[in-house]
Amino acid sequence: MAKAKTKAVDTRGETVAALEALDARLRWLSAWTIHNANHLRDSRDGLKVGGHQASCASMTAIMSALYFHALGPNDKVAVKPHAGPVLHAIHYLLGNQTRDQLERFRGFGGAQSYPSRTKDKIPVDFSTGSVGLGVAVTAFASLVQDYLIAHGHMPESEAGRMIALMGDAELDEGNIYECLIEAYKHNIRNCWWIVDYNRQSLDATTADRMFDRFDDIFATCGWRVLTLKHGKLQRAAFQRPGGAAVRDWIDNCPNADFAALTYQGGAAWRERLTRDLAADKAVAAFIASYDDEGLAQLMTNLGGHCIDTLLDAFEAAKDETPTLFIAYTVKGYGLPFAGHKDNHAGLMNPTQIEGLRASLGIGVGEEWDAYAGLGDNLAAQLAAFVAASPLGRAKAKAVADYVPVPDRLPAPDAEEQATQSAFGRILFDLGKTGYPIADRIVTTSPDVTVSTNLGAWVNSRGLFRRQDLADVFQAAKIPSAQKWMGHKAGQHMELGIAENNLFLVLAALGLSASVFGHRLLPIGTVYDPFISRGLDALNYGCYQDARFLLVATPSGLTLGPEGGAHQSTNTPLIGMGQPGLTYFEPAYADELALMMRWAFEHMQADDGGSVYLRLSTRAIRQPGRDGGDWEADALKGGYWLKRPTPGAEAAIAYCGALAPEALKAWEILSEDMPGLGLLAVTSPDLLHRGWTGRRSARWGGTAAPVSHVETLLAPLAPDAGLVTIIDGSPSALSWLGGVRGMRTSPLGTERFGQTGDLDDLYRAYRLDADAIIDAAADLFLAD
Ligand SMILES: Cc1ncc(C[n+]2csc(CCOP(=O)(O)OP(=O)(O)O)c2C)c(N)n1
Ligand SMILES: [Mg+2]
Repeated sequence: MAKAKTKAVDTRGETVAALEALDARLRWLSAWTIHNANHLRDSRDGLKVGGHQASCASMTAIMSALYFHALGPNDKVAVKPHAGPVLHAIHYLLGNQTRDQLERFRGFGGAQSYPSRTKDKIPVDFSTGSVGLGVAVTAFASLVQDYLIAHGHMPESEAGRMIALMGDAELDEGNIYECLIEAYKHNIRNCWWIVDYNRQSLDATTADRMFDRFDDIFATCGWRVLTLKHGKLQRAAFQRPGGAAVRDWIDNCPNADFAALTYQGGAAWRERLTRDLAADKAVAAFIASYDDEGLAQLMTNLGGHCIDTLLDAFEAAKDETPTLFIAYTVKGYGLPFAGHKDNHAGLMNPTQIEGLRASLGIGVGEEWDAYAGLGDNLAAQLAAFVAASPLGRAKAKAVADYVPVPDRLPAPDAEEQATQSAFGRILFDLGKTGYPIADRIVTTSPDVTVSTNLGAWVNSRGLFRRQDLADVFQAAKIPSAQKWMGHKAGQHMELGIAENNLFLVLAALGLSASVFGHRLLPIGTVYDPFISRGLDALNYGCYQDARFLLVATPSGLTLGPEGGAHQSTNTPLIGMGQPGLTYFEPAYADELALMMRWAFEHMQADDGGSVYLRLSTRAIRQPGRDGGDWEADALKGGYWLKRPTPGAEAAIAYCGALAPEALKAWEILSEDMPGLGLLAVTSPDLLHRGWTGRRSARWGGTAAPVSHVETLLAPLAPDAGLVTIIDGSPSALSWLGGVRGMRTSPLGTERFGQTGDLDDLYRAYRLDADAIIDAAADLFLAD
């Protein structure tokens, strides 16, 4: 019995020793990687390369204990952006990262400054960089994991933990609290957020008043909060006579004072503690029992630097309750600028890094050796420990399957319809087909499900809930068009009104294929103007190559009576400017059906991406079609609704719901301008990208085919005039004139909208047929 006990303690002792040694390796390698990039690598432009040695040193113990011990094979982690070099060092030790990549840290083609799923060569579960977003995405990833489990796509036994390693300043980001509320509503589980609580942000030390508030906030939202304030050394010392007073002093010490004293070191600690506490003889004796170095070591022995404390905390949180770990740390721990308030972007100078190297016993020239300075035995033991860690044994990632997309999605055939209602109908019809794709679609919306026409789909597919949720209205037989029953098989995630969460949920759902090995096809709906509310999260999702379909509706002044606060103007430019997102703006239902089909393919293609459809509530007369020869062009960004005659002197190019005005103007103008063309621009984004892509390919020396927009405009006379019109920023189309150097008169909205009916609004904002006719006249009369 006694023997077994000794053995267990030994194992724990060995584990702690190994993790402490790895903590030191990570601190060294991350510091050295940054040092190399700033001081040793050639600089051609004289720019500071940067990197965050202090932010890394702050969490090497946390990451050592997590990655080399606590992390399970199915766990996924979002790493605090400026601790990126520590993640690279971990994978260097695991054999997944090369020295070449580390030497090119922050250089072209090298390891990225902040962990990137798409650009880094190591496995990165979630990209980070914009603080706060990487944290929240883990909560929504745990919701996605629950969705996969509930739908039978993943066994419960394979559930991993979704983990965020975060800086304490990230707790200031509002998106954290929006996420907390949503996560609570959905009863998320298997989520850990580990705060590197160094009480420093970028500019300064953080406000003391928030000290104890986070516990309450998180506990209120159903989280377990584990505070790792004191390390083992401190906890033992506090038991000694005088120790309790020192503990109380630490607990009440303002952040700035603690940081400054940490920077100043042992003598300063002694002076201050003596001043504040030495009237008590026991405390005086306590202080005197340490030399300066020992005292500094004791005072900075915080929970987040103590492997023992970390292991205990991780062990205590093994059930599925979401857990916040507040791990007290020192920013720059173990480095010369530890605790200095300006250390965020601070870099050790060559003398200082030499000092660190020597203190670790690493020889000159051995700086990149993973286990240099440890001696052969210890080095071999440590390498074996790393290889045997759960991460070292992690299995290869599953590759998600392709979900077949039907050849056609039928368009609803009403004579008059709006793209928004057509969207709801197409999706509903797809749901009825029984095609496998219908089971992979997940819809989500921030409290605008009904008003964006997702209602019929939700009625047929149900809300997703881990626990059944009755529809009280339906049970009471109160008539309603909406049936809102929640259950495990439901395929709609209803969100609260916080749009930012929509984009983070789309990001998490859209990463399902690569993170969980099972593909989902997420569709999110939102009012078009409120895309701006979640813009950084949208960018964040696209940056890490999440795949989703964003349906934004209603849009533009065409919203009419809702007025200026709801009428989007600049969203076409967002659609054009956002990498990883292809923007379409259809006018007609059959165009929309094509685009939705295209989107389902594009969301699955290796070189694909996400798709944004800008839709409208305006019902317009649908065109009679002679066959489908327009379809391929519509998917490339535009087609001639009315072909110009060769050498035509003018054309009208329109986008989206203003088709009737363009058509009317075309009919009137055609009387005087025979051969006038009418160009339906279905995607300003694709047209523009094709155009610039061709130019850059030519400069790059590759022969690229003529771009679609050049082909479209080719029949027009070289000096033809172009009137462009869009219910949004006119610059989304005005560039068309630049393709062949044509005179252009761009129409669109550059001012805030207001309430009114469409006749009044289109007249006031120059979006009607008269405006097009005037603009055309202007073009030809001007010279
Ligand atoms: C959204 C956003 N705003 C600003 C920044 C710039 N920035 C980078 S780190 C940081 C503060 C870091 O403090 P903390 O999160 O406490 O991390 P620490 O370095 O102290 O560990 C700031 C403001 C950013 N990356 N993202
Ligand atoms: Mg901090």
